[in-house]
Amino acid sequence: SILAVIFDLDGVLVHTDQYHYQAWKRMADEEGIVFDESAGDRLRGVSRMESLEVILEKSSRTYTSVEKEALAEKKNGYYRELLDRLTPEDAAPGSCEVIAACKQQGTKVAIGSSSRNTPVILERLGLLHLFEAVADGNEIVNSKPDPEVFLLAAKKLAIDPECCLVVEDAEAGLIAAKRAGMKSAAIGTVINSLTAADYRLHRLEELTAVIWG
Ligand code: B16
Ligand code: MG
Repeated sequence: SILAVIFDLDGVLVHTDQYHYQAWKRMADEEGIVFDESAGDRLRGVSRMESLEVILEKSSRTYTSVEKEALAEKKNGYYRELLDRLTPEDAAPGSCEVIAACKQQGTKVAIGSSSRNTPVILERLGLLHLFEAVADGNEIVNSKPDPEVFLLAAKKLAIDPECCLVVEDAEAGLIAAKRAGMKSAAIGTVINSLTAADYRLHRLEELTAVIWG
């Protein structure tokens, strides 16, 4: 049975996936690197430096690690400018209701995100206090598709991985959930992915039916 739900953050509880895209696009344009929507989907759930590597695949020149750090830093600055605009209104539709329903049923809720900006985002959305555990990019060595962030969330909750359900918008995240031995629910464009998710959600509100039938 499902005792805990581990929510991915970007692309699930808040549409900061668009902000990531815009910030990378701004950086890529400045560098004269081609960057389009299809590359955008490959950035979901993977770390900042790994995202940069995906973008640099389209570059004609090579970058030193010092230059790469600077580009990632620049992108993060652009991204933080966009995050400054976040308010509680920006929580994805249904997210507050779904979290409240879980809590009412005694199902624990946690965050499992690759983002180092997780604390800032949860604070701005006014959601931080709702989670029993937050595991994010600041605390892990390997990001999704490695299961580390989800296993850390389960450990913080003191719940066995097989009793956790992960909600994800990324291919990398679904793979990570599987490797962690957890159940998964896919939402967003990833519902059409070939990776087996246990459930596919068109809207976050459908989650309660998945958990309590
Ligand atoms: P940051 P998630 C991920 O968050 C994003 O999906 C991914 O696009 C981003 O590169 C990664 O966080 C790192 O974010 O630059 O803020 O540390 O989907 O795992 O919540
Ligand atoms: Mg995500």
